[in-house]
Amino acid sequence: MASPQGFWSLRLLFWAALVLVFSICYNQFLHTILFVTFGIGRQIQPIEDFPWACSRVYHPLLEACEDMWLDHHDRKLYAACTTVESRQGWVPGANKYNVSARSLTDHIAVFDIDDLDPESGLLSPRQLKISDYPGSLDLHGFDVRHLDSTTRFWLINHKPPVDPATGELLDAWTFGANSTIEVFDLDKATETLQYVKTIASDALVSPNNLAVDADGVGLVITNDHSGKTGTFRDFELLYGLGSLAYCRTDVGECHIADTKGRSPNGIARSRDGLYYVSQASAGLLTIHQLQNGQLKQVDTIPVGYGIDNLSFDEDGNLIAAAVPDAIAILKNFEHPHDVVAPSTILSISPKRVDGKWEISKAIEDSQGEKLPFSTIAIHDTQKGLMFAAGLFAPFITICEKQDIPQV
Ligand SMILES: *[C@@H]1O[C@H](CO)[C@@H](O)[C@H](O)[C@H]1NC(C)=O
Ligand SMILES: *[C@@H]1O[C@H](CO)[C@@H](O)[C@H](O)[C@H]1NC(C)=O
Ligand SMILES: CC(=O)N[C@H]1CO[C@H](CO)[C@@H](O)[C@@H]1O
Repeated sequence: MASPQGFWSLRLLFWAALVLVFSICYNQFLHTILFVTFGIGRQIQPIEDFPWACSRVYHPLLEACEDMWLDHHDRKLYAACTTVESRQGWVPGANKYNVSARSLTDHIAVFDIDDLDPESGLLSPRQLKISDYPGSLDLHGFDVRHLDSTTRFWLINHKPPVDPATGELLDAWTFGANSTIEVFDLDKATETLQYVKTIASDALVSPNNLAVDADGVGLVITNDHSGKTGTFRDFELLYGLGSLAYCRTDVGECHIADTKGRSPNGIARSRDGLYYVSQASAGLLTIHQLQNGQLKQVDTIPVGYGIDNLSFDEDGNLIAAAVPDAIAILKNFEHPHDVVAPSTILSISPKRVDGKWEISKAIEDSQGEKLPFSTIAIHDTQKGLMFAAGLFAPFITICEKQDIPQV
């Protein structure tokens, strides 16, 4: 039998070990949770500090737009939108699986960015028509590429799961979404998306966003979770799992090409062919090179913010919709019409300058006055415009760069 002293020294050892484990965890894990995911202790600035004039645009076609794409040449902005109520029920990536809450109004909206008047907030979006597509569309991320003869859209589609034998709906809380990639070609004259094909694969676990390869055939997809459903899926944002998948449009096949995800979310391909992936729960971007169908990680950019979706502007800067305060987002999700979480739009130089990444705040909105809680930001360098939209936002925001007054 252990003596009382022996007992106490054992307890001491136990506590010392616990403290040690805790401090290691604190450094590698809790620090990330407290400072990256929840944003405790970060200074969030008001929008007046930034040289942009922003206004909100409310239009029924521009609600709950998760992702956008700017056609720099034709100067048109495309957005994947639905209704706020629909997003509150059905966002498989955010563990919302209420199939019957879907509005079935998911669409791609388009407007001409030279036709708008940021002062009055007036613009006239149109809805792209859909031709020959047999199923339903539940949109999320998308990407577009000008090919020789067409402009091709790849849309992530989170369809409700269906029993292939009977055609009956399956329980989505159990089976999760049947997420696929729908390929469409745009007929610009009639603004119609002509259905081409569906890519379905087990590697599309929980697709969030995608980027098209230089050949216009390969696709890199972020899986923001490691599974479709599950009790602990909600907590994955804390420790971060997920993967990258690679698909071929021609043969319609996909495989997992990187398994070390930390909640991979936004993805963008740079001009020199590298893939920039936001690892949302780790507060960093990873840079990958495609090698023999695998996505080899070649560098990382520590950003210190949970980053959502990414886009490149024409100067080659990476524009990132960042999350300065994750707690506020939860409130925003529950009350999207009343509460707007703070939002930060970062600009990141695509190359190291003197060995360091240059990261700057383009716009920040501590009070949620003008910006939505942004899941995507797009920068038009020609006219100095910034567009921001959010998965749960009933509006989009257009900002115009102001000349900095000469003193
Ligand atoms: C699902 O959505 C429908 C329609 O909005 C609603 O009536 C129902 O209560 C929701 N179910 C759950 C379990 O939240
Ligand atoms: C998922 O979608 C694919 C492509 O439309 C279809 O073939 C398959 O049966 C669907 N599976 C489920 C479980 O819904
Ligand atoms: C397209 C894309 O990356 N969408 C993500 C943007 O951010 C929201 C909020 O974190 C995610 O849920 C989306 O999946």
